[in-house]
Amino acid sequence: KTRQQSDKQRAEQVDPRAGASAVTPSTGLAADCVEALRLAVGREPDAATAYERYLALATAIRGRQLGAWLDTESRRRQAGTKRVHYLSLEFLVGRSLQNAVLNLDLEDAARDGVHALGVVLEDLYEAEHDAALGNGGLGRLAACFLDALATQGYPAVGHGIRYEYGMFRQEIRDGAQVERPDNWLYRGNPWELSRPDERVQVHFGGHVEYATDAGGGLSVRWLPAASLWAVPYITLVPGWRNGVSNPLVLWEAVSGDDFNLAYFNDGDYIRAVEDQARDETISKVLYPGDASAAGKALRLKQQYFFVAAALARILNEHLAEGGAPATLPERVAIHLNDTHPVVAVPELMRLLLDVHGLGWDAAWDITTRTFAYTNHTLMPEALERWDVGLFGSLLPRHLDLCNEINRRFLDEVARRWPGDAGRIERLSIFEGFGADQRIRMANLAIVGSHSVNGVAELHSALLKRDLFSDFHTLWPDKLRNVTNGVTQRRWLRQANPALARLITDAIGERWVTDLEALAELAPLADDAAFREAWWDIKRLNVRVLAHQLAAAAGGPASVPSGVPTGAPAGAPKGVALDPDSLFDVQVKRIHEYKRQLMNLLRVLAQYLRIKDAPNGDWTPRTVLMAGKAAPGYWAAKQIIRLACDIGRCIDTDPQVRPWLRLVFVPNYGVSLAERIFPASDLSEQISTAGTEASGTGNMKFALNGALTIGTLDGANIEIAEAVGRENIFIFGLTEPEVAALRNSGYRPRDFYEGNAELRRVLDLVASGALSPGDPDRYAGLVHELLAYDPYLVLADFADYLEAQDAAADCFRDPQRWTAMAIRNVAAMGRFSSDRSVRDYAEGIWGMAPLT
Ligand code: T68
Repeated sequence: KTRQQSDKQRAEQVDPRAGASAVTPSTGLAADCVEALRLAVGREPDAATAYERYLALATAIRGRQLGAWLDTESRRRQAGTKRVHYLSLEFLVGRSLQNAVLNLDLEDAARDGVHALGVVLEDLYEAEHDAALGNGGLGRLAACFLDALATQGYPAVGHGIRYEYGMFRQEIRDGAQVERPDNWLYRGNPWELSRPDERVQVHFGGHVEYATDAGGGLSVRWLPAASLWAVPYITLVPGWRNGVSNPLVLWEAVSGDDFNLAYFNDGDYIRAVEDQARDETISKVLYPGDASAAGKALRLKQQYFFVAAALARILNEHLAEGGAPATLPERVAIHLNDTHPVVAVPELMRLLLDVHGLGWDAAWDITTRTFAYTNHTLMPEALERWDVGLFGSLLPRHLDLCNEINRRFLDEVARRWPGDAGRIERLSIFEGFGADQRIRMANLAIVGSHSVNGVAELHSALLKRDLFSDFHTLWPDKLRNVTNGVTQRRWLRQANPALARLITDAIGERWVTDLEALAELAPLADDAAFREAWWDIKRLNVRVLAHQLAAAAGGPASVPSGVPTGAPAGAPKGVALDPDSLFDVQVKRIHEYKRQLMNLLRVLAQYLRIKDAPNGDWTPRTVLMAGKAAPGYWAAKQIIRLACDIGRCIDTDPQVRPWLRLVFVPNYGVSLAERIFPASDLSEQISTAGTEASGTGNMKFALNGALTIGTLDGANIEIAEAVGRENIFIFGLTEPEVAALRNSGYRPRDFYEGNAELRRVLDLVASGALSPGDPDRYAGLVHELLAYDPYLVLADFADYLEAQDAAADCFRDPQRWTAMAIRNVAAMGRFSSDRSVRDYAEGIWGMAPLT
C-alpha cells in the first residue's frame, strides 16, 4: 500500500508533455517504466508510441518476475521439493500484460506508471499481440494449468516450442475462411528471456552401431546424420499474489554452426546456408490441425526436437543439483500432454542407457516412474500412429528402443495370456506389417507411464471401456480421471471485472484462489436486488461486446493489429446488434462432432417460423458463432460458409432481423474469448454424446453466468450434476443411446421424413436459395447428412429445438433466468484448474507445494 501510494504521489509530479525535462518519479514501478522507456526501448516519454509504452511497462514488470523466479528457485532447491515438467506441443497463453499486472497486484502502480508515460493502462493491454501457440482446448488447458500451478506454489516448468508463427489469423472473405500468417514476434516479445548459453544439441537421422566392448557388454553408438541447436526462451508465469514465478521454456531451432563443413570446403557456401535455413523450419510454425494426426516428417521433427531439448535440460539440472539418475523419479515428474511428446519415453531410455550406462531394468523403472500421460480425445483419426519407415529414418536408435520396449512388454502379456494372439495384436506398440507398419504412440505412452488419465468422468470411463480396454484389464490401477478446469483468475477476475467485483463485494475475494467459495453465492439467487445488479452487469457486458463487434464491422477496412475483435461476417455496416436480445453463443474449433451444423439448422428453423408468423411474439436472439477450421478440413470450412450465408440472408430480411441474427465473428482466440464469455447468455455445448472429451469453454461460460444448453457429453455431465438439472437445458441422446442407435443401424432419412420442420430446413439448404450465385454449394453437405450423418444431427434435432424453446421462454423472465445464472456460478467451484492440478499433484505426480 505505502509503495503504491508513493508511486501515485510521484507520478502526480510528472507532466508527460514536458518530456525529458519533466520531474520523473524516482522509485517504484512508475520510475521503472520511465527508465525502461528511455534505457531499454530508447525513447523519450513524449515521443513513444503506444507499443513502445507497452514494451516499457512489460519490461519493468518482467524485472519483478525475474526476482520472484530466483526466489522460487532457491526455495525449491533448499527444500528439495519435487518439480513437475509439463511437456506440451501447445501453450495457448494469449496476452500476458494484464495477467501479470493482476497476479502481481500491480494495478494501481501500473496505472500510475503509465500515467507517467502519458497513456491509459487499457490501451497498453490492447497493444499486446496474443501468444497463440496452440489450437484450442488442449493448448489453453496447458496455459490454465501453468497459472494454477504457480498460484498454488507448485514448482513446475512448461516445455514447448517457440513457434515463430502461431495459430493462423482467420479472415472471412466473401463468406469463407482465409488463413493469414500470425507473425506474432515481429515487434519483439518483452516477456521472454533468451538463454543462448543454455542451448542444447539435438540430433537426427544416421544409423546405430552396435559393438561388444572390452568387458563383453554391448556398446551402442548413434551416429546421427544431422544436428541442430535448441535455444531456450524463458517466459515467467506468475502465481496470484504469492511471490511465486515458474518458467515456461519454449525452444527455438537454430542450425548448427559447425555443420556441413563439406559444402563450405567445396566452395558451395550458398548450399550450406540453405541447409541451415531448413533446420530452422522446425520451430517455424504451429500445425493448425486440432484433431487429425498430421503424419508429416516436420511434425515428428518438432516433437523430437523439443522433447530432446527438454529432457537434456531436466536431466542436467537434476544432476547439477546433486541428483543421480536413479533418484530422478523422487525429484522430477514429467507429464505428457497427449501423445505429441511421447517420444520422450524412448529418449529418456536412450539417455539412461547410452549416455549414463544404466542397465535396462533400472532405466525402465526410472522411466515409467517418471512419466504420466493425459489423453484428450477418443476420435480415432486424432490418434498418432507414426510410419515406422519415417520414424526409423529420423530416429533410428529410438526405433530400436521401441522394438525392445515392445518385445519385453509383449512377453509379459504372453505370460499372462498364453496364446492370446488377438490380445497381443491389440496391445502391441506396433501395428501392421512391412511398409505399412506403424507405431501407436498412445500404446507407447501407456506402457511407458505409471499413470494414464482422461479429462472428464465420461471420457475416462470410455477410455477404460473402449479405446484402452485391454490396457485397463492388464493394469486396472493405471487409468484414472482428472476432470479439466479453468483458471478463474483470467476467465472471471480479469475477463469480467464488473461481475468479479459484484461477487467479491458479496462474499469476499477468497474465490480468486479457492473457487469453492463461490458456493456462498447460492442464497443470493433469491435476493432481488442482487439479481438486478447481476442482470445489469450482463447487459452492460453484452452492450460493450455488441458495440465492439459493430465498430469492427463498420470501422476501417483493416482493423489495427492487436485489436482482437474482427469484423463480424454476418453484420453489414450499420446493422447494430440488439443488446437486450438473448446472446446465444457457440465458440470453439469448427468440427463435425461439435455440431455447429445442428446449431445452424435450428437458426434456419427459427427463421422459417418467424417468416410464417412475422407478427408473432418471438424472443429476440443474437446467435454468435466463432471458431477456426483446420485449413484442409473441407467440411468444417463449408460450415463457416453456411454460417455466413445464413447470417447474410437474415440480415437482409427486415421481417426477421428484429427477432433473429446470426453473426460469425472472425478470428476466435484467447483475447476475443475474454470478451465473449462475459457477454453471453446461453452457452452452446451440443456435441454428440461420447465425442467431446471434456470441453473447457463450457466451464468458462458457466463461470461468467451463461446458462448451458447441452448434451450429456464430456464435462457437461459434471456441470449438470453440479448446478442441478433445473438450472441447465439438457437435451439429446445419451452416450449409451447414441451407441445403441448406431448399432441398430442409424437411418438419418427416417428423421428427415418424420419431421416436417427438419424437412423444410434441409430442403431450404439444398435448394440453393442461401447461396444464389452458387446454388449447388450445399448439395453435398445435405446429401451426407441424409445418407450418413455420423454425428446424429438429425436424430437430436427435434429435442434440441425443444430445449431452445425452453431457453427462450425462460429468458423472458429475467428474474428466473438470473437466479439460474447465479446458481450456476455458485456451483462452479470444482471446475477450477486449481482443483485439477491439485488432483494431478497429489494423485499422480506425488508432489507438495513449496512451504
Ligand atoms: C481438446 N483437444 C478436447 N486437441 O477436444 C476437449 N489435437 O474436449 C478438451 O476439453 C481439451 O482438449 C482439453 O482436454 C484438443 O484441443 C487439440 O487441440 C489437438 C492439437 C493437435 C493435435 C491433436
